[in-house]
Amino acid sequence: MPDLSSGQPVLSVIMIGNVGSGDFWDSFKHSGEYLDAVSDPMDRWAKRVVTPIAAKAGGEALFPSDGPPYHPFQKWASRSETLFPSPIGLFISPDWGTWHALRAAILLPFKIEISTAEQEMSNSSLTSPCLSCEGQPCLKICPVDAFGVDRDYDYLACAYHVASDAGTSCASKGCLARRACPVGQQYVLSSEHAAFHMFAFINERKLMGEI
Ligand code: B12
Ligand code: SF4
Ligand code: SF4
Repeated sequence: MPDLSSGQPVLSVIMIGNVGSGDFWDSFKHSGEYLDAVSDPMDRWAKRVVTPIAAKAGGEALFPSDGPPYHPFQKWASRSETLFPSPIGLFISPDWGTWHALRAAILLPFKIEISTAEQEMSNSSLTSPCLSCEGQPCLKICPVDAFGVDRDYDYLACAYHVASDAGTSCASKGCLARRACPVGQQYVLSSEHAAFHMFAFINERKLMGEI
């Protein structure tokens, strides 16, 4: 965890994110950032909304898109919620599956006493749903075999597929592998929300000249 820009050490971190689409997507859709058609609308929206909240609390905000190098948001989040790494790189909750996204972290120079995921886990001895998942469908459904247990996620094979005519299902409803997971099915992103992220993913690959 980096120090605050004043040099003060960080003693508490509040992780901010959303689970599924719901109210989060509705609020975002009505924001100026979504409607102004300029790039990175969700990142700009999160910065505008969270930065003043962090300052008012006497801290500073960091964002998952800051980088590279990127801050390890997934690891930070797994210390505040019961989350485990999954075979497809995303972190998974026993309650809502992989359907969370992280929007910001508020770093504070003072200590807040809250129960941590580690305490909750030792209380309830929760284990990763992936350990008891029959057949691990997330690893079998990707049309271009982008995931494997012993190799990195092949994001370029994924991007080529999603950008092609054959990739319409992934592009319009979201990653098939993520959707194949039986955990947290009630939190699957709405098609509109999923398509927004997939468009951003493909558009960035095109802008970077990767595909
Ligand atoms: C770089 C990045 C990517 C790169 C990954 C490049 C790679 N080599 O694998 C790309 C652009 C491909 C990517 C894509 C996606 N990503 Co991404 N990505 C990040 C980002 C900005 C940084 C990751 C990082 O370097 N961390 C720092 C290092 C130290 O930590 P690490 O644990 O070693 O990080 C590795 C993994 O995070 C992995 N990774 C990142 N994203 C993904 C997605 C998948 C499917 C896999 C297998 C691996 C993977 O790549 C990192 C480097 O090896 C994080 C935000 C953050 N700051 O963490 C989001 C993040 C990890 N991504 C996220 C998501 C949701 C996605 C997408 C599913 C978004 C979408 N389109 O819906 C897509 C996947 C495309 C698909 N098939 O659906 C979420 C994960 C939430 C969760 N439940 O765990 C994060 C936390 C962003 C957020 N705002 O919440 N991503
Ligand atoms: S399908 Fe099974 S192995 Fe894959 S992420 Fe979901 S619970 Fe884990
Ligand atoms: S979006 Fe489609 S092509 Fe990409 S990893 Fe998921 S299932 Fe595979």
